Amino acid sequence: MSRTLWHNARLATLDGEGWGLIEDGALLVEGEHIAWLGEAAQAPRAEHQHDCAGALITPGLIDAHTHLVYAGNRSREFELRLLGASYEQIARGGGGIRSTVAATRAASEEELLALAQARLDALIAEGVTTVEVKSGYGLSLESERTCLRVARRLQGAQVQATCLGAHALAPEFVDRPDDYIGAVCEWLPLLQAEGLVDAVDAFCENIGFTPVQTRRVFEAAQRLGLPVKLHAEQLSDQQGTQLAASFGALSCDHLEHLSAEGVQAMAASGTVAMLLPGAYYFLRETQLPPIEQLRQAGVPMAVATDHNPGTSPTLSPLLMLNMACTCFRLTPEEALRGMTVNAARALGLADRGRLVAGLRADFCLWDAQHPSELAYYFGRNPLRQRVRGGL
Ligand code: DI6
Ligand code: FE
Repeated sequence: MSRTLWHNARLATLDGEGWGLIEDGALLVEGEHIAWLGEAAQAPRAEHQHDCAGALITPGLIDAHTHLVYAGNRSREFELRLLGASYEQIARGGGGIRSTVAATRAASEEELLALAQARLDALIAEGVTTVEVKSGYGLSLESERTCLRVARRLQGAQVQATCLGAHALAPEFVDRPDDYIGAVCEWLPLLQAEGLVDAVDAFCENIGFTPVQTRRVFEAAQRLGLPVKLHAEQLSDQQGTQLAASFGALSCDHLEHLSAEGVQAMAASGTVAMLLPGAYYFLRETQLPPIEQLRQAGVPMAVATDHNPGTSPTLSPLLMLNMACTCFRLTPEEALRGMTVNAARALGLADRGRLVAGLRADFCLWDAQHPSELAYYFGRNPLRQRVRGGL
């Protein structure tokens, strides 16, 4: 197996407490994995050398919550919101998610793939090596299958596919949400049998699904051995977090209206708090997630783009690091952990997220002196090179 020594670099390993900085560092890659890392003076011999010219090396970024597969956009809805309509009002009026569902159903698989690939390419250009991609704009078996297949066909990053059939009520099921949930529960084994599903998500909200309906989706996932996660307490406190925690959820996401009980439930179940500053910002939300309580309770916090056409049309993970700090007051270290170590945990992937011997060689070379600069700048992309699986 070929061995390459990446030297003349500063490493931010994010292993253990703090940044895990190694000043004059080097990293040995063997095949797809990190074989060794440490001070350059101690580096083992390798047949290939790569001079990093003083770059900062961090783990590759992991965007653990995105809705990349859809057609159309909602710029008109953005305008309506600025003129005074609320996100909920637009959703109840048949706009919102439902309008993206109509555009997505009208698009071909190849069109959806081209759109999603272009979005993923933008994430990759800022250092993303692993991404989670949700369905949820199809809302029929055929269309959800197409969206998940598109997720599987994306190139350039490892993709974890999540079935979010319970995102909104499909137009065929108006006034019959329980029947729709029954349908979603029947789709799951079919989609899983086709190898299209890594996890199951739902939107538990007064404009989404109730905790009772969400539970049915989780029970269906559990029967299939699929991990669950939840869009929880984004617009109101539905206590979806406690429900998700009782199913050992990988993550609960958004959490602006999370209660103290919800925080404790997450701490007990080891569920990751997925913070989505893009949606907070774009909805001009003022209710902050209870960051200090999460921190005190030791709940791991992750940060993601939540890229979607309605509430977070951003394609900049670096901007999300900055907003996690400015909007949510995470420290730059917490923000970067949120898109590396804790994002890996939120996806149940133990083989990445830090620079440690034995883990995957997914890392980024940045034009930066110190890792805090990744959260400090906004609108600047200091990525020099991205390495995925050693290449
Ligand atoms: N919460 C969100 O912020 C996105 N989905 C969800 O459940 C928004 C999706 C959209 O408006 O298209
Ligand atoms: Fe989302």
